[in-house]
Amino acid sequence: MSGFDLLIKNGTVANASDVARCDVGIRGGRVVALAEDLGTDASEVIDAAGLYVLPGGIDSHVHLSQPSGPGIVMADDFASGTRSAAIGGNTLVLPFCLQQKGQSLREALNAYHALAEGNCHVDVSFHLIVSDPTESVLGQELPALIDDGYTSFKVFMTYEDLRLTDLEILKVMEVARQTGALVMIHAENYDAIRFLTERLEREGRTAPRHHATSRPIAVEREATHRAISLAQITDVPLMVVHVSNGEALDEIRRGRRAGLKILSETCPQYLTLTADDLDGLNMEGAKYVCSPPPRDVASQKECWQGIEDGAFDVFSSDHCPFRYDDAAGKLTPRGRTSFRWIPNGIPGIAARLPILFSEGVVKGRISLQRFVALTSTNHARIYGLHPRKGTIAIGSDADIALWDPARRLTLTHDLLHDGCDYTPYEGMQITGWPVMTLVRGQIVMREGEMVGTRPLGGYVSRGFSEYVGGPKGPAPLG
Ligand code: DUC
Ligand code: ZN
Ligand code: ZN
Repeated sequence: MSGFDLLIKNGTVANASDVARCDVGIRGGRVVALAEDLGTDASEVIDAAGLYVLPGGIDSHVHLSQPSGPGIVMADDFASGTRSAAIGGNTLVLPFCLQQKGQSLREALNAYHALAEGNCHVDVSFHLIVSDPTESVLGQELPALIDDGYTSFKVFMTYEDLRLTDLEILKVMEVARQTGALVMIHAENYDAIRFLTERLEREGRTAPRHHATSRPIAVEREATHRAISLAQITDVPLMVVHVSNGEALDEIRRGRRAGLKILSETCPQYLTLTADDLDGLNMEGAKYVCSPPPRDVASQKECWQGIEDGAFDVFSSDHCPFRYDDAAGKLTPRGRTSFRWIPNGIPGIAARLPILFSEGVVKGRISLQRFVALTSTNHARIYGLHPRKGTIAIGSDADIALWDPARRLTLTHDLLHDGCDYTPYEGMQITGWPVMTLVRGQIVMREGEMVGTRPLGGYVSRGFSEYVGGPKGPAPLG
């Protein structure tokens, strides 16, 4: 009998803490040995000379098969979304399970599990979206689900059917404090967006570009400030997702200086796109409609600064795919009447890691370790998956991506294998590419092609976030 199921030899192993030239021995889906030379006694040996051996990417912000309103269909289900994730060097994704108004969380989860079951090419775990915080949701359902391993949930400060009032957000945060869950927030001011949208429509300024005009930086900055204040009042940690600019980031920095546990996320679109991308002939700009919208070059620089100096904890894709040339996607007939009806969101699940590697590591903005922290380890720690996930260590799942740091290519949609019909990053010059993805020791992607006959990914229940530290009881008054 051979010693290992699989040996990865001669590679450069990088964790968030350190980089070493060493072999990785895998047995039973887990890492069981790390040493300079582990010999060759294995059922299969992979020669990783010249390659980086990294913890598989964890994308903690993706949307798959999410109900998106009448007549609109998301471009990726669990099969295509997780396939694309594997192509891009990811081994686990965290999509959102959306509670629709009037629906119980449990009902939403059962339906979501049924969609995922047997269809995932990488591991999955779910955040909840709480849109209807009734007494029974707050008093019974949410606490029970948090106990069951759904230890994070997102709330929205905007969107007609999703937004919570400040009072509701406070109540939800109080539940998070008592149960140990992590609250994620979409911070944009609903009333301000509505006011600006109505004015733009009155003026006939309805093209995709005006999606960005209707959501200026002040809309996000104000909501970020308010969300942090609400988290302070209830004494809970808070994750501010998809931060797009320096003013919102300054609110986060200010909160942290005041001793608050504020975590933050940014995404590829805020490093690489601007509001000018929403211009374009006819409806082309719809391809870039997402919220918050991409800003300007100065904001990109401010986001890079946050990536470099540690202000951002995680880099996620916010993969929220809608086909472009499709009446159930970006070209919905109503979208031609006003930007307000264009489905919100852009794809990025496979492009996320190559973009940060190429623009960040290769261009010398961040170290390889920081890349691993931002794309894998911090996600695992923040969302209760560490050390099982997010690191190459003895006992951890063998979730690994092999990277060719010298591979150069032009990003095109056909490389990404998602269910969309475009990528917003078409034509980007990329250096560094994932050439193999292993989920729990099984090769699922090799050289841009899926391997194996059936999807191997499974559902993963989570513990508490390292940054929350478990249930706290009611916040002390005054
Ligand atoms: N928020 C997201 O997190 N994703 C897409 C759309 C949105 O508003
Ligand atoms: Zn959001
Ligand atoms: Zn999102």
